[in-house]
Amino acid sequence: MDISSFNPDFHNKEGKTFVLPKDLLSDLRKGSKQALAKAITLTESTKEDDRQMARALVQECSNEGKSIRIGITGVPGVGKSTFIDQLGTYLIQQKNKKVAILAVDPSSGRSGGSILGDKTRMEKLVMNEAAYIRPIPSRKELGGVTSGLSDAIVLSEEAGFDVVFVETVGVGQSETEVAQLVDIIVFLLLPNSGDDLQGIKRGIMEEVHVVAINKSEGENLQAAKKTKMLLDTVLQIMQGPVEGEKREVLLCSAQDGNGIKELWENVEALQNRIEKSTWLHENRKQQKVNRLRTYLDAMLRDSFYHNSNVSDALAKYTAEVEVGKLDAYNAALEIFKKFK
Ligand SMILES: Nc1nc2c(ncn2[C@@H]2O[C@H](COP(=O)(O)OP(=O)(O)OP(=O)(O)O)[C@@H](O)[C@H]2O)c(=O)[nH]1
Ligand SMILES: [Mg+2]
Repeated sequence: MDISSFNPDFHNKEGKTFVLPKDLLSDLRKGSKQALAKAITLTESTKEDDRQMARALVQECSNEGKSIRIGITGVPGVGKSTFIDQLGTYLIQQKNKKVAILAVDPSSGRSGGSILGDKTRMEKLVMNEAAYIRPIPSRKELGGVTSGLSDAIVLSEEAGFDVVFVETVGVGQSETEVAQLVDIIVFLLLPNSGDDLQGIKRGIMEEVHVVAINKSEGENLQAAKKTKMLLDTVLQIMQGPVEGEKREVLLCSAQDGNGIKELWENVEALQNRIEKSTWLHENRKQQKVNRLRTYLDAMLRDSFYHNSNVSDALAKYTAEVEVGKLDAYNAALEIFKKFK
């Protein structure tokens, strides 16, 4: 089915008609950034009609998986946006790539200003025709960050972007969710991270493909080299996400642009290897299966809590648990029986 043939109307399963923005799919395929923005906005809409249209649109995308998807993570202020600005500009100018940047915005929902922050810190890319920058709100509903982000990635690929960066703050839940969507994760650290190795979670070191110390310039360089030595010994004994891959800490300065090219060569070489071995393919397959489970979990939870038998029982048994008439486990069992 080609939904563009339904223009300007689109019928959903119930036979309801709603308007598909004219030429959206064909404009998207021509690489229009306006069309891409519009399409992503549709996936984020809270209106059911918009969502169905977005689903239909995403299903029509035939370029899924054509890009290299790179996650950039690290603590706030480590220089993720500046780094993407440099690397993205390099890729556009030297490698003739089109670059999409999806910045997971943990502050959205509140009146956070980091959207503006990210845009202004990608000064070069923001002016560049071959770059597309988009903040993605991190959502609590169905599928969390991953639902919106996975659609945005697929839509960017349909618009012909061959490198997709996902910027995510390396704290809490969102980085683990992002790991479920990208191929390669670059972990940025600060030059003095070596002072507090305990502060770096073991989990994240096991999940990332490339480790780099940013701001490695001027008077920071000494500290950066020391941190590299420490972390290199950690990486030697720690298995990364790809079996058999040796990881070595890189030094870079997103501000000066030093080490950016070398880092990309590292990423490109890794990409070649994981494409040749079956890792990339298997990883993407596994990610899709995981996403299916995430959706199912969310749907199950949703239908559970919206079940009227459940809400009645929940009220009743919560009161009993509160006064100690019933223990929590048996109360949960009773409530669950009402669901079945
Ligand atoms: N000295 C130096 N400063 C840098 C470098 N990279 C980034 N900065 C500065 O560090 C600050 C934070 O940079 P951002 O790129 O916004 O960092 P971020 O990790 O994206 O921050 P959040 O999005 O808030 O998590 C800015 O003032 C940058 O100019 C670098 O390589 N060297
Ligand atoms: Mg940033």
